[in-house]
Amino acid sequence: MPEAINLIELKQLIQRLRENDRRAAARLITFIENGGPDQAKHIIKEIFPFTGKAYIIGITGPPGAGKSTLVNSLATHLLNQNFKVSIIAVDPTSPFSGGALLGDRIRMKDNFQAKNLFIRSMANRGQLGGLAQTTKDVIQVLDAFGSDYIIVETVGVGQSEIDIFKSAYTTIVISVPGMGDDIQAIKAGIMEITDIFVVNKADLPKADKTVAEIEAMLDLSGRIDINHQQHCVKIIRTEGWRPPVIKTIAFRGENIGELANLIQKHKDHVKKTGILEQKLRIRNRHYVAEILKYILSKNIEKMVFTNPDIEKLIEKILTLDKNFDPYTISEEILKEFLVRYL
Ligand SMILES: Nc1nc2c(ncn2[C@@H]2O[C@H](COP(=O)(O)OP(=O)(O)OP(=O)(O)O)[C@@H](O)[C@H]2O)c(=O)[nH]1
Ligand SMILES: [Mg+2]
Repeated sequence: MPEAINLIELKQLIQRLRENDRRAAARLITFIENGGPDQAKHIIKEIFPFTGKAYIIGITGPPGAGKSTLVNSLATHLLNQNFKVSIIAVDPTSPFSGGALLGDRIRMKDNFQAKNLFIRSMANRGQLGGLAQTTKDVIQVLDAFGSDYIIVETVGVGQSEIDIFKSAYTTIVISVPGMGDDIQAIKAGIMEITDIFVVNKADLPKADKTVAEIEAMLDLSGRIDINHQQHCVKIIRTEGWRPPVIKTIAFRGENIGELANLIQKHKDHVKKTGILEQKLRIRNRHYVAEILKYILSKNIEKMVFTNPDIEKLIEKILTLDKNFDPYTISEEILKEFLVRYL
């Protein structure tokens, strides 16, 4: 059973969170990771008034593309500008103490002591509310912590990662030279919502070719967008922002300043045009839908197996009467009980 949090302890932790105590932030995140939405609920309700300040950057790309190295360089750049930066490295495949996560830590070591930097690795350990939901809650904690920027690193593989990526205000996809057809393999769902493309490892041959390939793909997707205007995310993309493609050499910090400028430019753009507000609306809808799904599914189990009236209704299925098929019975339950029960 996850360790329960009591309200007094919670209030103290939040007080410490507000006073820039990183251990308090880490502890609140652990509660969320271990306790799922049932505990996150108490935390989010308390910290919510302190959120809304952080700017969220999503970074994704194939394994080994240099995401962590680039995040490290970018974070250093932002820290030098006196911003407070939090990093969430989401690794759905590794166990908690897996090699990749450890590697992240070591490469981050230079910054690790900086008091304006907070780093957290998150692995998918069967979070109760799902990885995307947990990440959203963790973002709220780091927002209330006073982060100016929250950078979320994911490996672009699964649906939950695309969902995480969608929570970001500026989304960055990293590829590397010589990927060739692999670029096509970048998930279509990710391509469509990318704001900045980075070709990292530009010290290797054929970086320009990769840039050209991405540009060509953008020309194509621009045309596709026009045909699918009803898709809200695509409409956002077509409003006056052609995603720039930039080359970087992350392990030397080369062109990272330029990348930071592009992020700033995109940030100004989404704020000025109202796109950010629109993104927030969409994000909140997803957020609420996920919470509702969790509450409903949890209560449905409870209801179906413990409520005697519902049990009686379900028993009718056994009669094989045409009025009592499982679908009709489910609709009946929905009408008669669910609203009352919740
Ligand atoms: N040649 C070259 N190597 C780089 C560059 N940036 C990073 N690397 C190297 O690429 C390797 C992978 O870097 P990471 O930052 O761990 O890549 P990652 O995308 O975070 O990897 P995972 O999290 O395991 O998917 C490391 O050995 C880095 O030193 C670059 O600009 N050029
Ligand atoms: Mg990494």
